[in-house]
Amino acid sequence: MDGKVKEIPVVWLQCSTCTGCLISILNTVSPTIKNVLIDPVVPGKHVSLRFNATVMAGAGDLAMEAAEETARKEKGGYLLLVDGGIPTAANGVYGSIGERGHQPVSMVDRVIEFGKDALGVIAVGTCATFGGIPAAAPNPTGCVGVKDLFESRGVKTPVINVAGCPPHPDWFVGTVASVLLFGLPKPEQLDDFGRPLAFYGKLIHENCQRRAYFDEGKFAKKHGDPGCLYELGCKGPVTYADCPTRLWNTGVNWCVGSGGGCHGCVQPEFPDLLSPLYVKTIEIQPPSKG
Ligand code: FSX
Ligand code: SF4
Repeated sequence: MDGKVKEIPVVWLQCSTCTGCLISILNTVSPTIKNVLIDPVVPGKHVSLRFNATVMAGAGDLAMEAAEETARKEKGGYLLLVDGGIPTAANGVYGSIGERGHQPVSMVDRVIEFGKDALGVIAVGTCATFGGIPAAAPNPTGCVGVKDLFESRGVKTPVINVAGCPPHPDWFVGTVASVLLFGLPKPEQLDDFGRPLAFYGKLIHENCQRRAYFDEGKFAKKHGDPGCLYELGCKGPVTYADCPTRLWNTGVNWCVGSGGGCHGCVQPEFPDLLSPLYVKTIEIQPPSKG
C-alpha cells in the first residue's frame, strides 16, 4: 500500500436480505463500484473491503478469519456495513454467518461482535435501518434494524441509516465518501431517523413533477393516466428522499415519473404502515381549487 494513502478497512455483513441493496449499489457508475471499494475515491484515502459474502472471491473459514482479524487488529478504526434485517427470534437461529468451533454463529451475534468495536456502522437499506420487509407483520424471525438491536444490547457505536428498498447507489457512495473525507457525520447532518439530510432532507411530494396535477385536483384513475398518483396510493406526501431530482438508473427515471407511484420505501413505516402500496392509505389536505 502507498504509505501516503490511508486505508479504511470495511467489513460488510449481510443478514436477512433479498440482496437488492447490494445489486443497486453495484450499479453505481460514477464512481464505479471498483473505484469505491478498491481505489482512492477521495484524495489520500480509500476503502479496503475485507469481507462481503456476495462479492468476495474467498469463502469458508479463511474468509471469516479475514473479517475477524480486521476487528482484532483495527479495533475502533474499521467501518461495519450491514444490509438486511437482523433476525433475533429464538436466539437468532434464523440466520448465521460463519462458524466458531463448528457451530454456526448467528447474525445477531455477528452484528454485535463486529459492531461494538467498529468506528461506525452504515446500515444499508431499509431492512438494516428499520427492519423493512423481513420485519413485516407477523415478523416470525423477529427481524430488527441495527439501531434497535444496538439499543437493546447497550452497544453505543454510531449508526448511519442509508435507507431505501433498495437505497440509491449515490446515497451509499455519497455517505461512504463523506465518512472518508470528514469522518462520521455530526448529529445535525442526520434526520431524526439517522438518515443523512443531504439525501433524505426533502419531501418527495414537494418536489414531484406531478405536483401541479395535485394542486389542480387532477388525479390519475388508473396507472398509465396522466395526473397525480395520490388516489392510486402514492406515498410521496409522507416520504423523504431526493428521488425526484436525483432520479434512478443513472438519471433515466424514478418511481413516480414512470407512473408507479412512491412506495415510501425509505421510511421507518415501510412496509406495514404504508400498505397496501397501490391503495390510498394516507390522508392529506386536499388541494384548494382556488
Ligand atoms: Fe431489504 Fe436489502 Fe429491500 Fe432487498 O439488503 S431494503 S428487501 S432491496 O436487499 O435488505
Ligand atoms: Fe407526486 Fe405522489 Fe405527491 Fe402526487 S401524491 S404530487 S404523484 S408525490
